[in-house]
Amino acid sequence: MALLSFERKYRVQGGTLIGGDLFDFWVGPFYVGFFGVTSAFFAVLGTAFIFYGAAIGDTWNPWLISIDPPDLSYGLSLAPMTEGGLWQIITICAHGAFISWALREVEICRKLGIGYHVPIAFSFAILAYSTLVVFRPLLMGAWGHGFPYGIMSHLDWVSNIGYQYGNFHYNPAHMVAITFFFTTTFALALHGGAILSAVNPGRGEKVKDPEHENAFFRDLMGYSIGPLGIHRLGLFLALNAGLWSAICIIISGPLYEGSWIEWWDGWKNLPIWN
Ligand code: UQ1
Repeated sequence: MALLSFERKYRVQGGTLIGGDLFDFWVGPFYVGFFGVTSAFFAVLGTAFIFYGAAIGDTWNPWLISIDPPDLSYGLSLAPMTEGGLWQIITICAHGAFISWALREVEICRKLGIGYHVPIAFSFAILAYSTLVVFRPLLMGAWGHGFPYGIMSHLDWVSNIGYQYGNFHYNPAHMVAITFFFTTTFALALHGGAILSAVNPGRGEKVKDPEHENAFFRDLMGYSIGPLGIHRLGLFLALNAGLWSAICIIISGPLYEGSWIEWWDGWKNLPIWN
């Protein structure tokens, strides 16, 4: 179907989750919807608070600007604006914007009659962020356990928290997460390469079909997962990368406070050895 007639067929009213046809329109190429309005609202507000925080801070060096969470002594209460309150408001705005964006994706899926795979995938990324700044701080009893919003400051936080638990690379869930990240890039490199090799041949060459892709992997390693299967595998690998990232940080503190290096010594204490 030509693009223009496709758009005439699918760029129609309906499928909204909220607001009926109130915001059910497009601005140029962009679908708006109720959640487009709330996305923009929270993004603009949150960004304005970040600039305000930078303005009352002591540097305009973009690497060093940092919006810090409240001191641990504030526990789970609201902190004054200059003492972490800004961080709390910005965290609320970030959630408002991210969740709105996911729901806007859902509305677009409903209009098109396609599955919710993309918003579900995006929700895993939101989950990983929420785990760091909401769920883990809640379980540990203080917003001060969230990470600071700054380029260098968040790197310092990652380093400090990592070594607070011995060495984070010894965290088994962290190992699983890294393995999924690496496997995701490996699969995408294979897949991107496979598709380009078949569908984007040199000038004058014929475009090849999925059977060429299957045959390549069967010749190479006796097995092809198939053109649909590779996308299921890709989604599975990528979602697991985000999921295990969330798991590896949520267990550090709320479930286990010691060193991840020593955690492996539990192996020696298994009752099977005596
Ligand atoms: C594959 O088997 C396949 O099916 C034809 C693809 O689709 C084009 C791919 O992109 C890749 C990478 C594979 C190979 C992957 C596995 C897990 C055997």
